[in-house]
Amino acid sequence: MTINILFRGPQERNDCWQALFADALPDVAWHHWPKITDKAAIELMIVWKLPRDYQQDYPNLKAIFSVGAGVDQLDLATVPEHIQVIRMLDPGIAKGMSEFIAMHVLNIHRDTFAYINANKSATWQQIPTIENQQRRVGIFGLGHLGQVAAESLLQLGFSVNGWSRSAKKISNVNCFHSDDRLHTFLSQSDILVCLLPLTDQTRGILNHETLSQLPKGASVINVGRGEQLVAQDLLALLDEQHLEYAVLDVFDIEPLPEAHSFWQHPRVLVTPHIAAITQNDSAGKMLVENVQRYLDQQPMRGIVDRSLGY
Ligand code: NDP
Ligand code: OXD
Repeated sequence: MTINILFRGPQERNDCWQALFADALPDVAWHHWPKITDKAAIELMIVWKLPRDYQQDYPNLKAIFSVGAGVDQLDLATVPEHIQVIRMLDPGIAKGMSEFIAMHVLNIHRDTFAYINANKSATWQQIPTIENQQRRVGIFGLGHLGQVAAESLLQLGFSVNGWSRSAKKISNVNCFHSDDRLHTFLSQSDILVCLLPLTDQTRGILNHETLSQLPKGASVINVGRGEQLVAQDLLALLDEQHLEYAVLDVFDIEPLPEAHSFWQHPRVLVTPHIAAITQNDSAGKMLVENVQRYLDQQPMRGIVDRSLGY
């Protein structure tokens, strides 16, 4: 049975994924947006953002695959319930994310940012170090990516705390959940890493009330979504010296406007949403596997729970 898939994204990724599908699932008819004549034939769509009017234009759509791990950009509230939404569980994203987090936890732990600032005034000053196990890293979000990041931090010898919506048991990770444990989690996190999905519950979660519960001198790494962070609250806590550093990869407006104070702040590092990039080859294989499951009428991997929004 032929199945029609529409991909919306760059040519290079299209060519890679089209070839993988042609090899593994020759019955798939692959289309690269916007070159599509019979829109009614499209059953599966692979996108970062949905095309305008997709509901009218693609009346037989059964599932939407996000090319990224996040799905907030799809505006789930507007997607009809009968269309499944699938997030990307790419091992390449997990590897990139755990590398980015380990790199910046180490940068903060070993005072790289302070030395970069000291270089500017040719200041030779050694900063005392502490043992890795004395540094407590708190991961906000112990999902697919949070757990891989926790593993790499444990291998580096850090103490790892984690926070999730539901209860978890993860070897060597101090797992917290439920609002009455939030203060304990935050007060024991010297470096807070945000890896939460953007939902109504997590929008603005990095605010004055939560960030001020981190120990004095704590740092923040935000790789979740920009709308989870209240920028003015973070800046105030940095300027009051309650917080030391912030590494920010995601912003409510991207690209981050040139005039934004984050760019010039001596204790903020801005990166342009590159913590973890979908890797064409590994992600393409995941898509092939999931489409095979769809064809076999098996549950696909990464189905979004519409009631939770992630
Ligand atoms: P998952 O869905 O696998 O994990 C999400 C985690 O967050 C789960 O542990 C979940 O808890 C927890 N969570 C959700 N809501 C709450 C809440 N209200 N309170 C406490 N915990 C909560 O997602 P991934 O790990 O795959 O990805 C996480 C996010 O990372 C993505 O949604 C995206 O925004 C971001 N991302 C950023 C990238 C970048 O380059 N900067 C790249 C890729 C992803 P539970 O386990 O109990 O359900
Ligand atoms: C993702 C992202 O969600 O790139 O994969 O942020």
